[in-house]
Amino acid sequence: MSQDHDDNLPYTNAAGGWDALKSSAKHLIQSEDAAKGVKTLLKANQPGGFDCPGCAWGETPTAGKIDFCENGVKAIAWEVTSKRADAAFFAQHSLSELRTWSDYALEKSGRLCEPMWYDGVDDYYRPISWQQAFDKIATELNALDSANEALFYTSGRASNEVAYLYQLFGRAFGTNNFPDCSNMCHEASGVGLGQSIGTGKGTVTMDDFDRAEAIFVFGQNPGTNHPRMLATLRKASKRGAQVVAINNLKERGLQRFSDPQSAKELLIGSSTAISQHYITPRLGGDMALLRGMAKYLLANDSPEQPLLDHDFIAQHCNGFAAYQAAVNATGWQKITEQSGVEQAEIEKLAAIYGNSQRTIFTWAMGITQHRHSVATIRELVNLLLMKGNIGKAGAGACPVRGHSNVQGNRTVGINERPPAALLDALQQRYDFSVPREDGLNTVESIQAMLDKTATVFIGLGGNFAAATPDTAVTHRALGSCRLSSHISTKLNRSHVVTGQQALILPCLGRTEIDRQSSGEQMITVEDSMSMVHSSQGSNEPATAQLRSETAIIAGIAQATLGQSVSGIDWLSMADDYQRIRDEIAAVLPGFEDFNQRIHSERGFHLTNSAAQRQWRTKTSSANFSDSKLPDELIHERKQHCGKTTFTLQTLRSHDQYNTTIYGMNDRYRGVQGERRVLFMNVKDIKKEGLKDGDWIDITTVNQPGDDTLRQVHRFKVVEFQIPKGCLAAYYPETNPLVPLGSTADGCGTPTYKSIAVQLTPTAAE
Ligand SMILES: Nc1nc2c(c(=O)[nH]1)N[C@H]1C(S)=C(S)[C@@H](COP(=O)(O)OP(=O)(O)OC[C@H]3O[C@@H](n4cnc5c(=O)[nH]c(N)nc54)[C@H](O)[C@@H]3O)O[C@H]1N2
Ligand SMILES: Nc1nc2c(c(=O)[nH]1)N[C@H]1C(S)=C(S)[C@@H](COP(=O)(O)OP(=O)(O)OC[C@H]3O[C@@H](n4cnc5c(=O)[nH]c(N)nc54)[C@H](O)[C@@H]3O)O[C@H]1N2
Ligand SMILES: [Mo]
Repeated sequence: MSQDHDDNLPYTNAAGGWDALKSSAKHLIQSEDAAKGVKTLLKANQPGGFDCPGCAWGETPTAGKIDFCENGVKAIAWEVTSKRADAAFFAQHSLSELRTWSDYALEKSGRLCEPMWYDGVDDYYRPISWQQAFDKIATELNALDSANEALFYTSGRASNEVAYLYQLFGRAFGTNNFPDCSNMCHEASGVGLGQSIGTGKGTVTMDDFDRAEAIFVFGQNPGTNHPRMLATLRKASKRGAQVVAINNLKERGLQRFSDPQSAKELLIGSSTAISQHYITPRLGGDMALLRGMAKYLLANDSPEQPLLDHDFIAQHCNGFAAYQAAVNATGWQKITEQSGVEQAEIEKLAAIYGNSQRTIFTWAMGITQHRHSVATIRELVNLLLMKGNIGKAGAGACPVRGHSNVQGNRTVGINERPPAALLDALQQRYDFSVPREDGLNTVESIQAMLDKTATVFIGLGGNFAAATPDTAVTHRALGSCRLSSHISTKLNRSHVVTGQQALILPCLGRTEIDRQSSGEQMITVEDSMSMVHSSQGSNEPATAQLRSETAIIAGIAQATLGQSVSGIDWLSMADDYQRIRDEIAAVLPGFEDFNQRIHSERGFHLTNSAAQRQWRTKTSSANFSDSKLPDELIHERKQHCGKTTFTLQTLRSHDQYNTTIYGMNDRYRGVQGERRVLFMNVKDIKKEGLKDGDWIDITTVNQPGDDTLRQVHRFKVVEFQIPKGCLAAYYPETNPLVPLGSTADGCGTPTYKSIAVQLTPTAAE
C-alpha cells in the first residue's frame, strides 16, 4: 500500500492512487448528498449517461469501465450538493454584504433556485417570475440603438443545442458579439492551427495514443486538469512509448501515476513513471526550444539517416525553404537564453523526436497564454510537418481543450469572427439578414463596456467577472452596463459585480433530468478528439423552478424577437431539442443525420480535414511559418532601477475548477489550507533577501505610458522547483495583475502565463 506522507512536506507519492480516492470520498461527503453523488458518478461518461462536466478529454472506448476521475468527482459533487441559495438566502444577505465574500464562500452557498432580480436601488436580489425576467431583457435589448451594444458571452460547458440556439438568437437580433471563454483559453490554438493546416482543431483520436512512438506534453498539467489523460499516458508509457514532459514546473502527475481505477496498482502500491524525460524551460521559452529542435533535425538529416519526411514536405507543404532560412538565422545562444534549456538537452529531445516515426504533440495553457502563443503553436506544427506527423496513424496535433464542450460551442457558431461559410449557410437557411461584421472578443467586450459602446451583458454560464484580466478595470466595465444577466447553476462573483440592474437565471446542470413538453431531453457535446456524443442527466432537478439553458435562451429570444423572424419558432425548438439538431444538421457540414447518429453508443467523429491531409488554407497546402523568435521575453530584459523583474504565470490548483474553488489544498504541489502562495526558485528567494514562508506583495511592471497600479497583497513565498526568474501563483486571485491590453499577438488571449512583476515584502500590520 502507498506509504502515508506528511502533509507539510512536498508530495512524494505518485499522482492518483489512494490519495485520489480519499479526496474523492471527502468531496462526495462534503456535498452532503453522498448517495446521490455515487449513483450519479456511475453514469459519468457512460453511454446513456451524462458527459462529465470536468474536462474535454476523450472518453475511453472500453464500454462498461468506470470513466471518471478525482476531479470529475469534485465537479459532480459540486453540482449535486443539497445546499440552496434560495429566496430566503438573498433576503438575508444584501449585495453589499455578498461582495465582501470570497469566491469560495459565494459558490458554497449552494445551487441557485429561482430567477432573481436586482433593480439597482435597494441592495437586494428579489424573486421575479421567468416571464418578467425575459421581458426585462427584451426591453433592454430592444431599446438599444444598435444590436452591437449587446454582448452574448458563453462559457464552454454549454451544450451544442443551447449554443446553436444562442448564436442564432444573437445573429437574428443583429450582432456577432459572442465573446467566449475560448478567447481566454485555446484561441491561439485555433488561430495558429488554422493558418498552418486549415483547421482549428486537433488532428488525433484516442486510437492514435495507442500507436504513437512518442508523446510530447507541452505546458499542461494533466494530473490536475485532465486526470483521465494520465491513464492514457500511463498505457502508452507501459507499452514503451517515450513520453516527454515540457513544463515550467515539475508537476507530480507528469512524473509518476498510480491509477485509482487499477485495483492492482492500488493494492501493491505501485505506480508507473509517466514521462521518461522532463524539461523545465523558462516561461514562454517553448518556441525557442522547438526552434532548437528544428535546428538539430536540419543539421542531422542525411540521405542515409533521414530525420525529415521529404516526400511529405514536397507533396503537402508550402514555405519550407523560408522556414529553413529562419531556423538557420536563429543562433544557439538566443535559443538557449530564451528557452533556459541547454543545447545538449534540446538536442537530446530532438533526437527522440527525430527517431520516432509517429509522434503526438499535446498542449494546453502553458502554450496558449503568452504574447507569442500563435507563433509558438505554428512552431509546434512546423516540427510536426517536418516529419509528416499530421494525417498519419499514431501522430498529430492535440490541443487539449478545457471546458467539456468548448470545442462544440465553436463548431456550432459561438464565434465573434465567424467564418464566411457559417454566415452563408445561416443566410441560406433563415429569413433574416445575417450580420457580417466581426463582433467583439472577451477583452474587446470589456473595453466596449468601459467606452459605453456595449451596455447589455448576457452570460450563458461561466464567471466573466472573475475569469477575465485586470479585475478592477473589468468590474468597473461591468458596473457601467445597464443590465447584466447570468444563466448559472451557482452563485459567483459575476452575480455580485452587477450592472445598474441585474438578473440571475438559474439553470439545470448536466447531471439533472431535462423535461420539456415533448419529454425528457438529451443534449450533445464534442470532446477534444472531435467525438460528438450525447449526455443525459438522471437526477431530479435541484428545484422545480429551474429551467434548462435551452429553454431560457428560447424564452429570451421569444420575448425579444417573437415571431418577427419568420421560420424560427423559438419555443418549439426548446420543446424538443431534436428540432435544434435538425437545424444544426441543415446548416453545418458533418452533422448529416445528427438525430440518428447520436444514438450510436459512443457518438460519432467529426471528420478533420487536416487529418485527411486536405489543407483548407489559402495556399491549399500545409504552411510552414517562418516567424522570428520574440526579440525579448520578460526574463531577457535589461534590469533597470535595481529591482528584479520576474515573469509570473497564473495557474490552477488541484482543488479548483477555473474560478470555482472547491478547497484550499493543492495536494501534488504540497500546499495545504491556503491559496495566496507564490512559487519561487530557492536561489531567487535568497537573492531577494527572502525566506520560504515570508509574505510579499506582487506588483505588475507596466508598459511605458500605463500608470495604473496593479498589485495584490500578502502572498506567501513557497520554495519550488521552477526556473530562476519565473514565478507561479493561482488564478483568479492574481487576475488583478494582468493588464487588459496585454494580449497575444494575432488573437485576443490575455497573457495570463507571462506577467512582468516585482516583489516587495508585505509591510507589517
Ligand atoms: N480540475 C480541473 N480541471 C480542469 C480545469 C480546472 O480548473 N480544474 N480547467 C479546465 C480548463 S477551462 C482548461 S483550459 C484546462 C487547463 O489545463 P492546464 O493548461 O493544464 O491548466 P493550468 O493550471 O493553467 O496549467 C498550465 C500548465 O502549464 C505549465 N506552464 C505554464 N507556462 C508554461 C510555459 O511557458 N511553458 C511550459 N512548457 N509550461 C508552462 C504550468 O506549469 C502548468 O503545469 O483544464 C480544464 N480542466
Ligand atoms: N489568470 C488567469 N485567468 C484565466 C485563466 C488562467 O489560466 N489564468 N484561464 C482562462 C480559461 S482557460 C478559461 S476557460 C476561463 C474560464 O472562464 P469561465 O468559463 O467564464 O469561468 P468558470 O470558472 O469555468 O465558470 C464557473 C461558473 O459557471 C457556472 N456553471 C457551472 N456549471 C454550469 C452549467 O452547467 N450551466 C451554466 N449555465 N452555468 C454553469 C457556475 O455558476 C460557476 O460559478 O478563465 C480564464 N481565466
Ligand atoms: Mo479553458
